[in-house]
Amino acid sequence: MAFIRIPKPWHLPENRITSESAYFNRRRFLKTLTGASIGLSATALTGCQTAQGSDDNPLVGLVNLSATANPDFVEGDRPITGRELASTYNNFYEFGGTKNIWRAAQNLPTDPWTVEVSGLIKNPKTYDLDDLTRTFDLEERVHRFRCVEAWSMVVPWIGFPMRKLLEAAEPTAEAKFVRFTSYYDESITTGPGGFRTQSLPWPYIEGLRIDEMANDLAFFAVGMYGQTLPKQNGAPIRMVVPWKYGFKGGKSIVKIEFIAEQPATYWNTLIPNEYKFESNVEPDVPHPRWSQAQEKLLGPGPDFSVELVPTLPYNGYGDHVAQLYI
Ligand SMILES: Nc1nc2c(c(=O)[nH]1)N[C@H]1C(S)=C(S)[C@@H](COP(=O)(O)O)O[C@H]1N2
Ligand SMILES: [Mo]
Repeated sequence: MAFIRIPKPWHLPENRITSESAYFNRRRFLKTLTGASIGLSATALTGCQTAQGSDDNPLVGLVNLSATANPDFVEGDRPITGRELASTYNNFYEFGGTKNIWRAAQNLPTDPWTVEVSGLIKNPKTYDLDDLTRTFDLEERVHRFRCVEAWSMVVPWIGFPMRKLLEAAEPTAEAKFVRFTSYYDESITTGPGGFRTQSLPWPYIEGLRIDEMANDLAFFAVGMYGQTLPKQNGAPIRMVVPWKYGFKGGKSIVKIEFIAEQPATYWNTLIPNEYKFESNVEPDVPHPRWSQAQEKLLGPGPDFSVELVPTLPYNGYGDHVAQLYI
């Protein structure tokens, strides 16, 4: 593997060509160019080593989870991304418009937490987090994770297949789609800042077809790297949809609704020509503002290192999901 070390973290984040947040982030971007503001500070990167208290520890408050490793999804030819990097280089626009939101995300109240499962199903139910982890056996899976911005990671998630929850819900014949709603409270999730925040289509909504949700790859994560999810990664429960771009993986899910029509989603509402509902990883289909043929695989260490690798159709999961799209 030819990882290239990046001496300064700001060489990578908020890349002006490949930024989802460019839409509401132009002012910050100008500052980045002059070096006055960086997407991810050096402190965030070394937060673990320099922890002096909870404010300086991106892994604060996590507990160990036990889970069985799923032998079908273990580390492959791409090394697992450094944990510090995966928990300090984030997209979570409810808490800010840069990658450096992990401190702000600590304001997310995750206990108690409930997830409402409702809509066109026989068994509506509101789960609390204990219900979820007691009802559904936890497994560990290593998955490639590809952001539409063209960076990628490899993450060991802990959670359970969405299919298990779908089977428990028993959708009726009319149910064709599923809408996933993220936590939103405008006093806490204050958004990327600036006048546009209020006008953004909160809460963050994502959606899947019901047959996509039933695919073995669609996953609810309650943990990563052997412990519960850090808030910045979408605690206490988030979607992981490995064959789609990262934005399809809504964080901090509070509601799961089975519905008849395709739901409006956050990014598709905001910028319809750039972010389609389906959004499978497709190397041959460029984003209107950049190519998707290659990606910047973020390196295994705690610091930024990048290797340019080819982007794979369905993010390499064609054997599992290609039949959904013929
Ligand atoms: N609620 C919510 N979920 C979200 C986002 C967000 O801004 N809000 N960002 C998405 C995007 S664009 C990506 S790439 C991933 C990032 O996940 P990570 O920070 O754990 O790497 O979360 C996705 N889920
Ligand atoms: Mo993303």
